[in-house]
Amino acid sequence: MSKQTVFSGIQPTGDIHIGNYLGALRNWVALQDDYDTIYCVVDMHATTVPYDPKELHDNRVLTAKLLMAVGVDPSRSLLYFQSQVPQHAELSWILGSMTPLGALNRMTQYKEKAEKAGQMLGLYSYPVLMAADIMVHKAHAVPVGDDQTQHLELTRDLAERFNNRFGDTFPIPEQITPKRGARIMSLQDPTAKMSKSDADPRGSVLLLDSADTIVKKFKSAVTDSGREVSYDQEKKAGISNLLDILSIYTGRTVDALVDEYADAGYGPFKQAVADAVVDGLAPIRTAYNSLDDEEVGRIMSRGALDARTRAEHEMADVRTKVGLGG
Ligand code: ATP
Ligand code: LTN
Repeated sequence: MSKQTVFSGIQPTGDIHIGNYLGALRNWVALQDDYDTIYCVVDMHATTVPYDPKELHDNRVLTAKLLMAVGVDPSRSLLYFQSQVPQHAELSWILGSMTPLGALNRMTQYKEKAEKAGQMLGLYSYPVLMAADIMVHKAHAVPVGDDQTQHLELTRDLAERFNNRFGDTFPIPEQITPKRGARIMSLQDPTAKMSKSDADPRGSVLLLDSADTIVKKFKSAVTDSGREVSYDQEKKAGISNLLDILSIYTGRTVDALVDEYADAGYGPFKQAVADAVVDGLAPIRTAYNSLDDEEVGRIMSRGALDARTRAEHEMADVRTKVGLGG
């Protein structure tokens, strides 16, 4: 039986942080063993908020390199820049005619981002382009963090609408989120998710942060005024976030960690979290430093060529079905 297809995307909006890694990218890597995996640097999505063209251009290569450094392997996964495969935008247009405004009005990410970026059509229709990304490859599953749940629901709804109207075409894609780490919180505000676009750099631990910086960031992490290390996402959101991070990086259960650190004091506990993260990130930094920008560029161009061939095959079918065939 042929393998099922996995698709996911990440915006080249800046340095990748451990939230991106723990919520999504480590699944991208793990799924390469059993699925036909397609991963995309979604550069057109990054133009939906104010940006600097030179910065975007540089961030695309940075993001591609970081993806390879964490273990996305171009010999096993298709990896490319979204803008180099115009079929994404083409399908987005077709899906736009099937998207009720009510569905877009409910999107919390739009509401949050529009407050800063202004109410722009591109930002508003962002989830439709995301649905097109997934559907243009007829993907079955999408590894993402839990902030993408609403967008995935819209994608499933659009796939169903299309199938009902034009005949069975698209799989209804499943969301894949990790049991722990689906929503890593900011170190400075444990009620908000860690985010690339956070104005306070101390809120996020970046994959390429030095050991020193990582220790400083964890030491200054906002916790609560108590003394006991215990897991309670409401009353002890900061400590619970750190326990989640430590649990993933050490492979130990939260219960075992609480047993060990309950009375250790926040200082030594934070140091233990920082040490585990420093160890976990070291191989990523080494892999990143061994990558050559030009070689990465060539890999991305080859990826786009293959992705265009695949997407064009699917779009030929879609065009015929919707009455736009040749
Ligand atoms: P931005 O702030 O520019 O929106 P972001 O940090 O939210 O960026 P994205 O490029 O939008 O990052 O997301 C890439 C992947 O990382 C997505 O699958 C998203 O769900 C996941 N992700 C983002 N933030 C977190 C987080 N704090 N915890 C877990 N997963 C996350
Ligand atoms: N909206 C996502 C990025 C994204 C994506 C996708 C994820 C764009 N297209 C397709 C999965 C599949 C985000 O903001 N994290």
